[in-house]
Amino acid sequence: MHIAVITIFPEIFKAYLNESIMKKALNKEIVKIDIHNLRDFTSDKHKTVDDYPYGGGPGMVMKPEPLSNAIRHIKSDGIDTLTIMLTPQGRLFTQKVAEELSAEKRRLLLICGRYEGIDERIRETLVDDEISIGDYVLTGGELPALVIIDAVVRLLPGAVGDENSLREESFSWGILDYPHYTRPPEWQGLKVPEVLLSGNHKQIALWRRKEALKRTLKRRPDLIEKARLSEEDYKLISEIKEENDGFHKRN
Ligand code: 4GN
Repeated sequence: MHIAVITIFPEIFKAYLNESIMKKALNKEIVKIDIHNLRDFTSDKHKTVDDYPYGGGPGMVMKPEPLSNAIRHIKSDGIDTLTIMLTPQGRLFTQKVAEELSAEKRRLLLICGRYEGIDERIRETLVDDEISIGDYVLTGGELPALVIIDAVVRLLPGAVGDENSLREESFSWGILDYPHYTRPPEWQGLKVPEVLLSGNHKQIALWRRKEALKRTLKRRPDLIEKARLSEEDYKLISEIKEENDGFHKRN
């Protein structure tokens, strides 16, 4: 996969991408990431990337010229490119969108805005898609771009150590993850659930599935409605509901 980024803060990307899974994926050439500094595409001596908004109001707007120069420069190699802008006005980024982007054949070009926004004419003419990582406002598109890069790269074959850890991941089923435990078997009086020490893989899988459903019902019932659930899942949900009813009656 090939990703390009336009930002006025390239160092933010270098810091994060030089650690852990991202660094390994880059070294293994699973992904290639080119970070472009928007200021390199300015033509005045102050390297100006912003200007006052027409119509007045607070803050500054990103000038069209440097952005268009940067986008055209990147695209000048002729590689088919999907240009995405990070903005609270975009479509919501979910695991499904991460999966969709990880299967993308085109190079991804992520545009990180700053200030109050970018000139609307850039969005109209050069941006293919707009993505938001959630309903909140940040000072720039850099963190959203890194969130997207991280979520997409870890889905690429070979990026994460164990291939199965991705396929079994509960979020890819649309529900929350089950609880995890490691040594010691008892810590500060708290025991690891017996079943996890039993070596009974069938029972362990069932327990985990039930705990995942339990958490999802309690914390994110909205996900249950959309999730792809099996016959067995519905049986587990009935069990959970019966256990809860019993609990309320007894207490
Ligand atoms: C994206 C960008 C939040 C998101 C951003 C998000 C920078 N904040 N929710 N801030 O994905 C106007 C132009 C604000 C750039 C943008």
